[in-house]
Order: sequence, then C-alpha cells, then structure tokens
Amino acid sequence: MNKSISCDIFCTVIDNFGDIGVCWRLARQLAHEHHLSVRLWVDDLSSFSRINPDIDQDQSLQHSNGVEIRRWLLSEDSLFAFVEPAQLVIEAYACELPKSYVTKMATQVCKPVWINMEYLSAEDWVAGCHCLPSPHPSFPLVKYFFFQGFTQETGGLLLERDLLARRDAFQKELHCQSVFWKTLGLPMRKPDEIRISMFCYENIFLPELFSTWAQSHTPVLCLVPEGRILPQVAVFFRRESIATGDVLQQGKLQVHVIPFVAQEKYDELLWACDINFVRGEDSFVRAQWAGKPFVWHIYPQKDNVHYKKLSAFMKLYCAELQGEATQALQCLWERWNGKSHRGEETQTISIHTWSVYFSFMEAFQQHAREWSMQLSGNNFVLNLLNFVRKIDKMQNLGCKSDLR
Ligand code: TRH
Repeated sequence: MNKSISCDIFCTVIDNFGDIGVCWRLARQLAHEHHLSVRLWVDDLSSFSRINPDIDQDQSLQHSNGVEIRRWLLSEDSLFAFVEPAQLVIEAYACELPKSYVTKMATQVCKPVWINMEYLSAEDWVAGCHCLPSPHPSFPLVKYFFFQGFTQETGGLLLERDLLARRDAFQKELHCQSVFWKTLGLPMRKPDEIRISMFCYENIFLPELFSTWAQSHTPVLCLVPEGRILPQVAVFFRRESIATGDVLQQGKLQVHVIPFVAQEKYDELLWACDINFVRGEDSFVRAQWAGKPFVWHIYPQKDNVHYKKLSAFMKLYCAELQGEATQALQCLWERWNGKSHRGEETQTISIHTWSVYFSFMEAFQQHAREWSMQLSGNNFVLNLLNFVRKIDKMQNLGCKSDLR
C-alpha cells in the first residue's frame, strides 16, 4: 500500500492509558511502515500527552511522528459532515463513530473498509469471532471485527518491524543500559541485585509483596512509575506522601519513584528490568516483547469476568513450561489478582509464594524469550492490511480502489 491510502482511527479513552496506547502504536506503525496517511481522532488529549509528550492538549489539529492528530469532540457530531471519510476506517474497541461520518461513508462510491479493532483476550471464543462481518442496519456498509490475539486464528499482536532487533541490541549492550539508567537518575545495577518494574492498579497484596522483598536475601530495586499506586507505597513506608524522585528503603527493598515516561522509553524500562509487573493490555503485550519474566495485573471487571481471561492466557502461556514452574507462576499471578489458587483459602503472597516463584527464574527467563519469538510470527498490522485488501476487493468490485 502507498502513501495515498487514507486511514482514520477513532479512539475514546475509557480510563487509563491502554486505549490510546494501543491506537497510538497502530497509527504510527501504519504511517511509518506502510506509508498510510493516518488521522487519529482522540477524545482525550490529556491522557495522550502522558504517553506522548509531543502532544499539545490545546491543539485540535497537530502532527506527531507522521500522524495527523485530531481532537474528537464527542458532542460535535455534526462537524463530521464536513470530514471526508478515509478509505480505511478503524474504530477502536467499539467506540461509536460519529453518525454524520457514517452517513458520509455510505455515500462514497468506493465504500471504506470499516474495522472494529477489539480488546485483546486469549479466550477460545475470539477465534470464532475474528473477521466476522456486522452489516449496518440501514446503510450499505459492513463493519468487520478484527481481534488481536495470541494464536494463528486471531489477528496477532502489534509489533514494530525492528522492535525485537532493537531490544536485542539494548539487552546485549551494557553501555545502552547504563545510559538508560542514568537518564532515570539510577545507578548501574549491582551484580547480586534484581530490578523490578512495578506498573499495576491499586492492589491489596502490594504491602505483602514489599515486605517479602524487604526480608529476602537478594536486594530488590523496585521502580514505581508515578501513578495511582503511590498512596499505597507511601503507606507502606509510613510516609504522608511520596513523589517522583523519592528513594525509599526497608530491609533489602529499595523503591525508586520514577517519572511516567514516553512510550518508547517505557519499552526500554521493560527491556532493562529482570521482572516486570504490568497491567491492562498494552504494557502486558510490551512485557511479552521484552522477553523478560512478567507478572500481569489484569484490568478488573464486574463479576470477576476478568478471571476467565487471566486463566485463558495462563493456559496458553504455560503450555510449554514444565509443571512445577507453571504451578509457581500461576500461584503468584492468581494471588496478585486476588483469585484463589486451586481453590485454596490462603490468599497471601507469602515469602514462600515468592521464593518458589523466584526459584524458577532461569526457566521463566528462557521461556519469556521463546514466547516472544513464537508470537512474533503473527503480526497484527500485516494481518490487518491483508484482510483490508481482501474485503476491499469483495465489496468494491465495481469501482477502482487504491486499497488493492
Ligand atoms: O493504563 P492501562 O490500565 O489501560 C487499560 C487497559 O488497556 C484496559 O484493557 C482498558 O480497558 C482500560 O485501560 C480502559 O494499562 P495498559 O493497557 O498497560 O496501558 C498503559 C500504557 O501506558 C501503555 O501504552 C504503556 C504506557 N506507559 C508509558 O507510556 N509510560 C510509562 O511510564 C508507563 C508506566 C506506561
């Protein structure tokens, strides 16, 4: 596909950073690697500016990394009557497109290919729904579901062409790591220390985990990005409040509160640490590309429906892991997510839970690298563009479309 192909991505930020995090990666990849003219419509530039400091919250139209960024005023639907629809239209996570925009899509001679990019899940049902059509009730338009996922029957995961090579170069080169740590104001690691990044939602097990680390034999340096768990961290260290730059120590545990960094730099943090605690969707995926052991705090949903998603992912992820290592991983992950492990009453993250997990570090490390290799064969953007060409051919037979 060439530069003349236009693409509109629509993103509403429900909460946190995952929705815009994923859309921003998708937009950049389509523009950089496939030369599409991408317009990204976002309703919350403030969240966007946290992961991309280029963003000026007061600008309704701006450019960053070759992508046109537009503020999407949800209440101003009629403004979209003056917007020419793109050839490829992607709505993220079933956010509702402006009605006047959809009306205009229907009037195009060559109908836009309309994709609903769905949330990531490892559950079996995803394979059955991936690529399903959803005809519009009144217009001659069809929207298609396109799912990210971990198996060949899904759309795969977002992965930039050069990401794994950049990761490998960074992880091999001590100099790159030392420069990275310096930019965060941190010393190079000591030989016996483990470095852990901690990005999670409020978690009642955090104090237990911290006490475990404080009492462990190995020094633990834990990096906490500025965010919603800081009050919990402050309580643990008996401080009224804490802020970026603070260093807190208890026993063998040293916590550094670091700034919330731009997305590219967050990748480097994941590459540089020994274990990454991640959450939601996007940091969870990036931790997998880091090829390092990770612990997932899944986005909590009503009626604990997220537990099914957690189990589905663990089943896939642990399929090639040896039995005892699987047990140790599942025990820690389930407890971290407040789910009882194998129906046991114990809900704590004890020193035992951690030390059993930690005893499998070598196996987890090797597995994490193999897993990232295994996933890298299923590239979301390549799959998406192949699918778009196919749909365009089918729905726009009678007109000359640039999409093919
Ligand atoms: O912020 P999240 O909790 O987002 C969640 C999930 O996406 C969830 O599925 C969705 O339903 C909910 O939002 C509304 O976690 P996630 O997905 O990991 O997104 C965090 C983003 O922030 C990711 O793109 C990485 C980025 N990030 C930085 O850019 N810099 C940082 O310092 C950190 C810690 C994160």
